This record gives sequence, structure tokens and C-alpha cells, in this order.
Amino acid sequence: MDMTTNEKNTPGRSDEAWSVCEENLPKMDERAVPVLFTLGNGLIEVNGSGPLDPPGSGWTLHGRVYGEGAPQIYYFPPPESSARSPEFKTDRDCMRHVTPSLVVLPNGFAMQLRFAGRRVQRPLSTRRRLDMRRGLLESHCEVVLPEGELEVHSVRAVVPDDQNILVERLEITSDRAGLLEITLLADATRLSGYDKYELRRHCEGQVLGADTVTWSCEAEGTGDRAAVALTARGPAAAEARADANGAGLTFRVTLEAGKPALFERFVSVAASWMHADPGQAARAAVASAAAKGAGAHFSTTERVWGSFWQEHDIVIEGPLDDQQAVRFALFQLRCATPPTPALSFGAKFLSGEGYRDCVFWDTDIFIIPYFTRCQPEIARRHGVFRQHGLAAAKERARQQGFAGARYPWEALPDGREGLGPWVILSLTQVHVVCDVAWCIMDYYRWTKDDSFMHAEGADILAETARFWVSRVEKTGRGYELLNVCGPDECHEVVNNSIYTNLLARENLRAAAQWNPDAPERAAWLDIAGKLVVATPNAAGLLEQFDGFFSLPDSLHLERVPGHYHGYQMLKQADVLMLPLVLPGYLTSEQVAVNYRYYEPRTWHWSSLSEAAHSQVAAQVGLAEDAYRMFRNNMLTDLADRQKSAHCGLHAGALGMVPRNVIEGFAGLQLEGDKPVAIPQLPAAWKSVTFRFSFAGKRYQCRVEAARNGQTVEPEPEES
Ligand code: IFM
Repeated sequence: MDMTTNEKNTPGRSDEAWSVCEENLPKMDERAVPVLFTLGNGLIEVNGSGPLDPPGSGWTLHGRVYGEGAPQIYYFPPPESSARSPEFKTDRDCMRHVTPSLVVLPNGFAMQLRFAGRRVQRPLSTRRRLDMRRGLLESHCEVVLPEGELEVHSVRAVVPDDQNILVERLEITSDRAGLLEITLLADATRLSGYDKYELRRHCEGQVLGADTVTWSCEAEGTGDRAAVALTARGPAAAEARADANGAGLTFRVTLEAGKPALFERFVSVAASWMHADPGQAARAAVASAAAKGAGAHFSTTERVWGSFWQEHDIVIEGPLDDQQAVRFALFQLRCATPPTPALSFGAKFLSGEGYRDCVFWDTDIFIIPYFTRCQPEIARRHGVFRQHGLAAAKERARQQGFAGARYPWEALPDGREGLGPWVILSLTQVHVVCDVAWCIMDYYRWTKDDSFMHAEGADILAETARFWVSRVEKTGRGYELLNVCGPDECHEVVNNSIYTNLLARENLRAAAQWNPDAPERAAWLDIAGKLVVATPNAAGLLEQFDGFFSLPDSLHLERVPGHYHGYQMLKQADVLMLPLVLPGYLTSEQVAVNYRYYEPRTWHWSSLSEAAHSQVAAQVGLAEDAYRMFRNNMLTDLADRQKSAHCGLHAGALGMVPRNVIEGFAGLQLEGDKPVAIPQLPAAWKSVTFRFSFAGKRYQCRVEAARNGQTVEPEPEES
């Protein structure tokens, strides 16, 4: 099947649907723009700062380089707020706890320019274009000086599946002759966190001959070490300099009018968790990268991205921006996919420092399900990541007075809790435990991967079940889960969250199924059978937690942040998560009734909210509601709808973009043990074409709006 068919159907549209162009973005916080142009390989990500942006604008983040020592950069809810644990009376109490933060590494794509003796401060214009088909970021800057007009054209790549190699080719042209002085720089002047903390020590630059410089540091508190090496080629010999603020190579070239000067730069990033001597590793990697030349790296990048799209593109016959947004989501998911189970997907990937690359439930519920269906080997890696986190999750349970494994709300790469204990959610938001278990069950349903279940999955299910045994309370009603917070974080401490109780019940049952010899098996099943679960009331409504329906209504409230506690007002709707995680648990009529009740009371303050609602609306045939919310979700970052893209991309929202298309609109689902698609495409779409996997086989699927509501049986591909 040709996965690029819509190009042929609609000539002339292809480039736009494969690019994100700066000039077409809506007006947004200028700090968000470089985040949209992030490139990465899953171990590191580099923001898309403009070539001539001032020092400190760009950064590189590495998923395993953390420092400790800046408590102030964390979120302190006001002392009187219900989001604050009562024992943390003052901010000083909170500040005693230090949790790790990402260390900001140098921007290997930085540059300084002088022409005819004049320093270039600011270009007249910068136009960036993310070429998603080829995996490249192109930038074009125009510089106007009294001495001449310059054009700076840059093409950059983070080479996929390589040793953290960044490559750039630069072409600089002037309309008048003059001396060009260009410094290609690994700029280390940006500090960590929004309060700008120095989490690095022993920052050191080194000159290694005329064409290679390095920069290295050790992280405060953790001792993690990282190094960056830079080498470059130009029309003249370079002069090297390096110090704590960065390392650079300066070329002095006399430009002839209209004749471009060409430069190539190579940067490598290495860290101590992979290399005993990161400095040596970075030097060796950059030397071999430079020996191949930039052209070879661009070809590798294009080839890898080409095969990626051949296999994983999702083709929509419909509005161009829908197609573009789906590709943007797939592109950023690919850039963020770690090649190792030592890492997973943080809530903002490594595209920004927000949430410090910690792994939330976003990953298990909003990101991995796409991979489970379309790239199951990556979903498996996440399962192994969670298994690696078991020891820390067991320790976390013990610290909180429970048994088994209590996965942290914000998991650091080593599995420890990244959220400060002063935030009450670190105690109450236990649904992450059953979310981890759900993700594994979902993975098994789609892959039938027995080996994973025996090696890792069954263990996770057993340890999480042990947690629930110790966390439930036996009362006259059966077993209850008290003092918890469901996905709707506007009610931080509630009893019997329907989402949590139902998934905990599934968790207990799955543990019993996969651990037939466990001594606690009978207790797991007993608790599962008696866990309090709300049943629909006379109107068919499920109560999100005990007492929710007794709260005053919020329909006529002004939607002002902070004015919601104690109301029937939702950040995102827990009941409307149920059709996503437990398809078939509610009938279509029940889903529709609950959708009509909860949706108007949901204020969508979470970037995870509209994507979930879109999927539910599609399931109950509200295709236009589903489409509106799909589009809102797909623009979360592309239009900075939550006004926080400058802190990093919203990974869960991006994970849901392909999921909404494949599961929501195309209606991909399992009928028993058979994959089928029952499409409900919106009026604006004619067809959707994609590939997916089931039980180790690859399938291709094409659904058409003309056959909405009719069951399609996808064809397995020849192996
Ligand atoms: O996990 C989410 C949570 O549901 C809402 N606040 C942001 C977190 C990270 O994305």
C-alpha cells in the first residue's frame, strides 16, 4: 500500500502537509516557537532556536543528566490550598526537600556573527521550517547592516539512531564584499529552571587543536557528568576558544558579493550513565561524525525518516492542517522515543524543562496505547522501564506505610518520585498505580506477548495488586479507597473515585490471572469483588466520587482559575475516561448520557482532557463534537492553546492525536480477538489510511467516510 497517497490525490499540497513553517504559526508566546521546532533522538533533544538568537536562547536536554540543589524551582501551592500537604506549613518546610532537575546542556547550534567589523545583533527576520518528511530543521535569516545585507541559511539535524550527533550546514551570502567572522559555538550560558539555577559544577572548556573544542560539567548533587564536543569545517582555518561559558570555533573569511561561504558543524553529546569518560566519548564521536561529512548524516537522517513514514504515516484525506498536525505529533513522538528502556516519555518529552522529563500517567494512558497498536516494540520498552522502576515503587510504598509497589506520580528515570512531598497529590493521586497495570494489560490484549508477561508484566501486576490490598479499607460497604484523587485534579482528596476503583479492580483481577500460584490470589479476587464501585443512578449517571452529585452545580460559574473547589466542576472528566480504558464497560446509551452531563461541567484545564472527550464523543456518534475537540487538542502546542508550550510540548496531548484518528474516528478496536474498524469519520474527512499491529502481525487499514458505521476487517500484510 502506498502510504503517501493523498499527495497524489491532491497535487500541490504535499509540502505543506509535511512541514511546520514559522510564518504560518498563529501569534504565540515567542518562547514557545523554538519548542515547536525541537529535534531529538530520544536520548537528547535540542530546541529549535534561531541561528542568530542571542546567547542563552537554545539548549540541549539529556534524559539521564540530572542535578540536585535548587528547591525553589518547584511548585509551591499556597499554604492554605487543598493542594498542599498540611504538614508543610511554610515554604521553608518545602524547601528542605530537594528533588532532581534536568541539567541544561549547551546549545550546540549557537552562532555569533560579525560582518565588516560590525557585530550582528538581531536579524531582520528569521523563518524556520520543520521538514518532517526528512527530519530536518531549515532556517533562513536576513541581516541588514550599513555594510551590506546578509542571508544566513541553516539546515540542521539530530541524526537518528546515532551517538547523539548534531549536524548543521550553513550557507552565508552577502550582497557586498567584506570580512565575515563567524563563531560556531556550543553555548553553555543558559542555566536550569525558570528561576535560572546553576546545577552544574566544574564547567570547563578545552581546546583540542585548531578544529575541535569540548565543554564538560558535573551535575550538582548527583555527580552525573556530561560533555559536548564540537568540530567544524569552513573555507578557512578556525581559531578555537573554550571556557566555562562554552566552546567555539571562529572562522574569518572574506566574502565576495553574492558568493556563499559554506560551513559544516558537528556536535556530539555524551553522558556518564553511558560512558565512563564522557569527554573522550564525545571527542571520538565527533571526530568520526566529521570524517563522514554533513552530507552523509543528512542522507542517513532522510533515509531513517523516510522508512519511518513509509511504515507509520497516517494519511488523512481531509484538511491540510489536520494532516500536518497528525504528522507533527508522529514526528515529535519519534524524536522523543528513547532507544532504551532506561528512559521513557516524560510529560513534555525533552523539549522543555517543564515537569523535568518525569514520567506521569500521561505515558501509560495517553502515549503508550498508540505505540501498543502501531509500534509495539516501543510499548514493550516502556513496560520494561516500569519493571525497572519496581524497586523504587516498592520503596515508595514502604515509605508511605503500604505494601507492594506504589508507582510515583512523577517518576524520575531511576523510578523515584520527582514530585515534592508538600504537594498533596504525591499522597492521593494513586491512580497512577493502576494506570501502569492497565497499560500492561492493554499491551497484552493487542500483542499477546506472553514472554513480556512472564518476564516483567506478571511481576508488576502482582506488586501493584499488593499495594491495593494494603491501601483499601474494609468498611460496612465492602472495600473502599479513601482519600484519593482521580484524574480530575480539581478535587484533590475524595473517596472512591470511580476511575481509580474500577482500574484497581481490573489490576487485582489481572494480577490473579497472571500469578496463579501467588499466595494472596484469593485475597486479590475477594477485594476485587467487594471494592465499592458506583452504579448508574436513576438518570443513568455515574458519580465521579462519593458525594459529587451533592456539590453545587458549576454550569453558571465564571470559569476563573481557583474558583472551583467544592463545585461540580471538572478539570477533566473521570467518568468520561472509562470508555477509553474499559471499552464495553458502559453501553453506548450510558456513555452518551454521562457525556451530556459531564462535558458541559468540564473546563478542560488539562491538556489531556479534550483528546479524551474527543474519543468518547466519536464512540457515541457525536462526530462533530469529536472533531472540534480533536482539533483543539491537535493545536495544544501548534497554537499554544494552554499558553504553556514554552515549558515544553504536551506529550500526552500529542500521543492522543494519532490515537484519536485511529481509535476515535477510524474506530479501530478488538472484537474478541479480532481487530476491526468501525469508522465515524467527521464530515471534513473522506478517508484515513494507516498500519497497525495485532498479535505480532502487521495490518493495513483504510476507512472511508462513505462507509461510516460499517465494520471494516483490516487485511494482514504478507510477512
Ligand atoms: O498528568 C498530568 C495531570 O493529569 C494534569 N496536570 C499535568 C500532568 C502532567 O501532564
